[in-house]
Amino acid sequence: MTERPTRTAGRTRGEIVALAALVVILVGFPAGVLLYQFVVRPAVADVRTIDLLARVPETGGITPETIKVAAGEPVRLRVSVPDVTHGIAIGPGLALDLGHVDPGQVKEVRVTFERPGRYTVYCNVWCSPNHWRMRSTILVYDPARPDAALPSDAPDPVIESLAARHVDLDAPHEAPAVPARPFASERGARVVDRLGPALPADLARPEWRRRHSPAQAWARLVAAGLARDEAWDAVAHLWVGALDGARLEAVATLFRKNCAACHGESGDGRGPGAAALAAQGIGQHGGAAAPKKPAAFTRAGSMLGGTSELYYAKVRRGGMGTGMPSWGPVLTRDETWMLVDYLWTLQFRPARAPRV
Ligand code: HEC
Ligand SMILES: [Cu+2]
Repeated sequence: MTERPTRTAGRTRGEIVALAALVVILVGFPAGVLLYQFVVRPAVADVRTIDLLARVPETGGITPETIKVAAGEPVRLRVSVPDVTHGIAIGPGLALDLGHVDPGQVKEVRVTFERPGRYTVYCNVWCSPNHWRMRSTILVYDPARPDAALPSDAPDPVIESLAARHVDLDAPHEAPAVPARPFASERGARVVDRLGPALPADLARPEWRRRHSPAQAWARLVAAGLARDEAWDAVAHLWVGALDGARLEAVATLFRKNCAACHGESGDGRGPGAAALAAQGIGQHGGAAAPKKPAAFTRAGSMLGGTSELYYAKVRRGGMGTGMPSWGPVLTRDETWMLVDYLWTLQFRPARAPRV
């Protein structure tokens, strides 16, 4: 009779010890890690703070112009804005957008650049006629090989291939034929279905379509016996019918923030920046016969004569003194292709009938 309670008490003590150990492991350890991560480490290892001043380009743009950071080094970027509202973002591929920064405001973000490369701090709010010149470069080097070439500086194979084929990115590319009525890509889907294996094999290949213009595809279909209108509908379907709606949704925001200022929300080339460029005479020098206004992606003549790879290259490289910024330092290659897809939707699924 006296043994039993003792045994019970012994087991209880043992259980308490085990439980306590379990609590230490399950709660204490993570709590310790969190305490270190968020309280001890920030207080002890004060991260390097990099101060950026963002002003309209007329008074200096974003300074300093170049910043060097080691990959893996946590830094605090502190942006202050003295003049007008700017939108500060960092790319490519970082999804770092600080949003609007108003005059007098200071915004900061802690970031660790994991991979070496060339990154760009840029403004995505139309703040002045030279707005898009607001850029500053962050060079992220590999601390183990500080002098190694940056992977992001490797040449773009698409642009190289265009150069090798002597394609002039700046040459006019009017389509020899344009549709006589608005596109109907749903009808185009039925035309393509009906054709089945009679659809010229090239047209079914995405790589072919990237290198050829809708006008070239249309000529193939007409040569294969399709009526002119039907052929355009089929082309519309081939170019935009299979695009992923969710991806387009995401890229619409990129377009609105970075491109609409000049090219207009609908892509008609009439954004507020277009007037500013014209007022400054940008793109009208060099004796060019016609001043280069921001392209109208809703205009059938020029749009249907161009190719995806041409637009891709133009977006990444920019214009030659035309006011079309170079987006290579800001956008990933994937984002650029998505933007090009988006441009095609402005042509083939316009809010209103295409202008010829
Ligand atoms: C500051 C004004 C401005 C902004 C912002 C701008 N563009 Fe442009 N863009 C132009 C001008 C001007 C042209 C025509 C001159 C040229 O082709 O170089 C042009 C031409 C183009 C062309 C070539 C069209 C053709 O028919 O050959 C494409 C494609 C294009 N822009 C896409 C974009 C995209 C995508 C963005 C946003 C990421 C963008 N642009 C932002 C001014 C701008
Ligand atoms: Cu700006």
